[in-house]
Amino acid sequence: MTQEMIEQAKAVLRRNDRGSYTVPTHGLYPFQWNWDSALSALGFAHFDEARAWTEIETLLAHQWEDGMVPHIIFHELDDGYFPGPDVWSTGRKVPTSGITQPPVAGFAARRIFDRAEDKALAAEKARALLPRIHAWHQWFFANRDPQGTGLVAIIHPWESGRDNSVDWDAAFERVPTDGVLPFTRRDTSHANPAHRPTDEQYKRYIWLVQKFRSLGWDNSKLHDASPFQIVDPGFNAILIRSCADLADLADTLGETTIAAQSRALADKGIAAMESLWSDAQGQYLCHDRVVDALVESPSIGGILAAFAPIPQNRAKAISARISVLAENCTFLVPSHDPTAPEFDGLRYWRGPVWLIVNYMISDGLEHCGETAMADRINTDCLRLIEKSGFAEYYDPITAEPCGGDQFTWTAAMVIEILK
Ligand code: 9WN
Repeated sequence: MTQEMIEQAKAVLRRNDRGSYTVPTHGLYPFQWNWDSALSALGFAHFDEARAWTEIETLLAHQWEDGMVPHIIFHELDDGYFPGPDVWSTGRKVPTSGITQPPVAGFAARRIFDRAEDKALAAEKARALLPRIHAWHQWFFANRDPQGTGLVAIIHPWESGRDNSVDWDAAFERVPTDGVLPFTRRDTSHANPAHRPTDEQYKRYIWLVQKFRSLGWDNSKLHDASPFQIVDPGFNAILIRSCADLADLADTLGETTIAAQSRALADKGIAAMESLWSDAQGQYLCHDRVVDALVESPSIGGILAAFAPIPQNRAKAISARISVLAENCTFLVPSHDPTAPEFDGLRYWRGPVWLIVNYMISDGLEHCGETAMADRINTDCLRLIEKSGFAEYYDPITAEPCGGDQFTWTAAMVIEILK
């Protein structure tokens, strides 16, 4: 059974492999996505280390001069996705979007390096990637933390990777829709519209894109100009973890300056994460920077925080919080509290389970000694695959497969869990 599942997962990766990058799935997402690639590389690394390194190299090859690594790279034209390169209009030779995504590449590079059988290849590849990933991390703190708080803000929901989370609802009220040019969505012709964001949300997504485009994609202006500035604990945990992992990798490779700078960023971030903790909710919460208030939304963002090296007592509390969530669902970890009124088990990031997020939570809990919960989460991932295949996401109560199918990073996580 295990071997059969691994072979099926490999077949998904091969199917979506476009040579030097993978698409998340056929049809719905025909380009390279940032955090999809970094996490998918982990799957490749188990059977083709060179291919795994190539995935991350291709991503970093499209880094902007200011250090940002874009969230989509439009390698080949395909009008099956909206918004395409013409809407972003970032002026790049190989077109890219103009925003970023969770910086999980630092974590992935270190993990692939640590496990590598081909040590020479790993050292060569990691040495070349190190300064690029570090530049991206520095870009975050320079451009998305102008006050030097130690935590960065996202300025578009797509940056979080949790596009329609309940976390953004209140802040999204401040994003207008006037002046949005007419558009036709493509996602709803590939996937069930009931599993996707609403038209109203899409208008706001596009308003922000048009706003940033009108500012020439100049990152020194975008943060302050955005009516949407959210400090997401999950996003920051990924950044902090990647900084900490990059520090260790840099140490191993004798790159002492990068090591010291990365460690300082990680340490400052971990200390600042305390400002997002809520005793009442038993988890971390988002901070809305525009109104300077915590967002009382019990989503998975505050649980994904366990991916960072947070204090032991916080990890324990998060583990307890997941136990409470488990009382109201069949498969861990729902992306929103099933008892909250906004919960929707089918709609994208408002309830469904995502294997990549499960993987990161489980990995973080394991590090903190919360091994029973870490194992339970991994077991639930495999139960979902057995029942419903390699879907994009799943209803946490019925296991109904949602969104796209034959999904690359879902398959990569299965290989990670089983190998
Ligand atoms: C927008 C590719 C991406 C993931 C995101 C997920 C979804 C895109 C979309 O698909 O977002 O970036 O069009 O819905 O929310 O996490 O990286 O798999």
